[in-house]
Amino acid sequence: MIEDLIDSMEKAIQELEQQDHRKIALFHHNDSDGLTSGAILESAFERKGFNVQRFCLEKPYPGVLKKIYEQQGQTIVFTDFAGRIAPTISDLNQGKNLTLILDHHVAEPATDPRVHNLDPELYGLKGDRDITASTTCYLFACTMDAANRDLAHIAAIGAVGDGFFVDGRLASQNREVTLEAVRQGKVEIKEVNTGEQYFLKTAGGQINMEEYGAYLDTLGAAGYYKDGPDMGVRVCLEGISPESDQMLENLRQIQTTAFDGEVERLRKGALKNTPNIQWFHVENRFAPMGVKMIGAFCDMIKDTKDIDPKRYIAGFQIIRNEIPGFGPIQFDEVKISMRVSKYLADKIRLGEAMGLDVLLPEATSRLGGFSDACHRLTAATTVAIGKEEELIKEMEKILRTGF
Ligand SMILES: [Mn+2]
Repeated sequence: MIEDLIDSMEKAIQELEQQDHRKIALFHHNDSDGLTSGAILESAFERKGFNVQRFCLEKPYPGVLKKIYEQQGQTIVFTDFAGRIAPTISDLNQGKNLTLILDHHVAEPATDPRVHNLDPELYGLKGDRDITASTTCYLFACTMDAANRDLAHIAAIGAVGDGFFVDGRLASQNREVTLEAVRQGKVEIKEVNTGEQYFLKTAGGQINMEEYGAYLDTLGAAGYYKDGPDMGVRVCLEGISPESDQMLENLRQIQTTAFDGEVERLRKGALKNTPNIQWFHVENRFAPMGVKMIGAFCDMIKDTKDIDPKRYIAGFQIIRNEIPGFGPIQFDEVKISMRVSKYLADKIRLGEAMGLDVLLPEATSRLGGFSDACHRLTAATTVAIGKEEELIKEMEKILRTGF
């Protein structure tokens, strides 16, 4: 339970304090929960005199992990991802570096004693109900120093941004951290007939925290290769500014132009059809936006008239051979995002059609690709550039014959 999690955090902090240097490499996710997590940890570590190098990742790709673990004697922190791959990280680390994982996704225990998997899922909490990465980071920060309680509202933004509500209300630890921010006079909760709405009190007036979360999501995803995550972390720590508003406006325009252009292309015949799948490739046309955008684009078109409701939707986007701030890295991979129409979603729920959580990871693994977050109705994986058509064929094979 939570007490055991705090105990484990204390042990990890002790080990952190025993390191013979005060340097930390911090890797965080690029959505609102990941950005708030990054902001909380950066602040908490810097207050303790650590020199923090912060990197934002869309995913903890194997190639990136491999490069990170070429080092030794370092302190490495992951937040809002990596909980499930703690065994892989343990294998890469082999006692070389102190590693802390502050995630809230489904988790596996670490197998290297120097890898501390502080994912609350391992302590009986539910990451999709009780506690976000931001709240996990907040608990960690407060365990390090109670003075970090002033970061509660940042954790609350992440909690609202990740959108896990029970009867329209935040639950458990997410709720507690938000109530703490209310006590500090930084957040206000309003009762509405669907549950609660959360507002951040700022000098410029109250801001609905769902909108605040969406603001951060756009900076982190559409702005991924254009300093959006750095701006996002700044917005978490210092609030919205004219510069952040300007960046957001630019990014929204880039997204609209790119998405409209792609819809045009699909209408002009760029959508390819196989018996059960309709697919397309945006190559590099979504640059400088990150690969989260291929999923956002599939979401946008999935119930429009351009799409056959009976076929699965698949979109490909090339992953840039670069992690901002981390340097060039040779991925040579594409991301595939898949979605389904309302019609097909109902079929999947009834068990009359194969879920994407089965179809896509199976086909991907046959081609040696990387599967991370696959759910029944939304899924994404990566494969080597050039294997796109083969992946579609493999999925058709699975649909035809089962597996
Ligand atoms: Mn999260």
